[in-house]
Parts: sequence; structure tokens; C-alpha cells
Amino acid sequence: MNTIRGKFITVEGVEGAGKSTQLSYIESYLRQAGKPLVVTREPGGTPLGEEIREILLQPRADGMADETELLLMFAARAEHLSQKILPALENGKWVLCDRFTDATYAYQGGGRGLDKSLILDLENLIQGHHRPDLTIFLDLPVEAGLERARQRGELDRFETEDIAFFERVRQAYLDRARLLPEIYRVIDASYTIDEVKHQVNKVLDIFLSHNE
Ligand code: Z5A
Repeated sequence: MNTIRGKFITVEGVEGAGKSTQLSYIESYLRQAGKPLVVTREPGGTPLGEEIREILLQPRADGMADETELLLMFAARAEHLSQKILPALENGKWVLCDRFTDATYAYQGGGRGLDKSLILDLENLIQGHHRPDLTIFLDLPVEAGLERARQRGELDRFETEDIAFFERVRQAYLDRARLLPEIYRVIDASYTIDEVKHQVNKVLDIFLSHNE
């Protein structure tokens, strides 16, 4: 039997952009549209990947080398792709993933200042030709996002970084969006939750109309 490959949709966002909120909306939209769906996240998504996530997110007294952070992200991703994402796509399922390699370009490339060509080499090594079909990026000025995130409570290892870090993260996402206009859809997340949903809805309507 010849199954049509599913679609790979990723959702990215700056701090406090409302990614979790919009992800559950996207999930229900796709389910209602009858798409067989796997919802997952990075770092994580597999038992080993979730263990790596814990190491990456817990605040550490002794810090972590930026290169270690980068390699752990890709270690979790290698596992995620081979155990979960690629098998699902090959079985005709759609995969909705909370963050993916664009987050590496943004946080490890932009935020930490690691060389983008190093990230590209790892991307090619671990992913081969596999890339998302659609990336929804929720954008928001850094101050406004941090204010929302603060109201949420306990902070992970990334959330304790300073404003300059998050400005670089945001800029790196916007650079990626300019570089990949055929994949990226930038959503202005400074509006109310319902208004942001409305924008997301329009993006999904168009994407589905081309991928029925
Ligand atoms: N990371 C990395 O460095 N490199 C990589 O390669 C990958 C990841 C894959 C964990 O990610 C960390 O991993 C992340 C990057 C790094 N670092 N950080 N920080 P995560 O995705 O699990 O964590 P997160 O960024 O904190 O995601 P989140 O929980 O989805 O956050 P959010 O965007 O802030 O979403 P939210 O919880 O839906 O919204 C935050 C609050 O704002 C909440 O109270 C909402 O009710 C409220 N909200 C939401 N939308 C609105 C609107 N429109 N108006 C007003 N208030 C709103």
C-alpha cells in the first residue's frame, strides 16, 4: 500500500507569546479537520528525550557549556525523529510539534551566540533533508512576553536569562522567517487570545486548502 506522507507542522514563539495556548487550539482545529495527528514537543517527545529535557531545563548551580546544550538538543532530536516523527509521517499522520530546530537557531544561535554554520551542520547530519512543512511563529515584543511569563510562576533555566538574550532570540526567529518565507507564517501575538486564534485560523485554512 502506498501511503501519502503526512505534514509536519511546528509552532515556535518568543517568551510568553502564548504558544501552549495556541497549540491546543491548533490541535483541535486539525482534529476537527479529520487529520490523523501526533502531538509532540521539543526538547522531549520520547522517553529518552524527556530525560534530556529535564537535564536541559532544570536550573543548575554549575551552569552548562553552550556546546553541551546544543548537542543535547540535537541528541533529543535524533531520538525524536527516528522514534516518533518520521515513523508517524511515513504512516500518513500529521505531526504537530511544540518547537523544533528553529528554536535551536533562535536560542543556541541567537541567544547563546553559537555559530549558525555549526547548527546547520548538525541539522543536516541529524535530519538529512527533513524539514517542517509549516512553521507558525508567534511573535511579541520581549518586554510584553516576559511580563506574561512572570505571571505564570516558576522559571526554568532559559527563563532566567536577561532581556538582551531574549532580544537576540526574537531577532534570530525573525531572521529565519525572512530566510524561509515559504515555510514561516509570523503571527502577531500581542493581541488577545481570541484575536491570535483568528490569525492562526486563517493560516491553517490556507495551509489545509493546499494540502487536502
Ligand atoms: N529550547 C532551546 O533552547 N533550543 C531548542 O532547540 C528547543 C528548545 C527545541 C522550553 O521550551 C525551552 O527550551 C525554551 C526554549 C528551549 N525556553 N524557554 N523559555 P518550552 O516551549 O517548553 O517553554 P516555553 O517557551 O516556556 O513555552 P510555553 O509554556 O508554551 O510558553 P508561552 O508561549 O509563554 O505560552 P503560554 O503558557 O500559553 O502563555 C503564557 C501566559 O500568557 C499564560 O498565562 C497565558 O494565559 C497568557 N497568554 C497567552 N496568550 C495570551 C494573549 N494573547 N494575551 C494575553 N495573555 C496571554
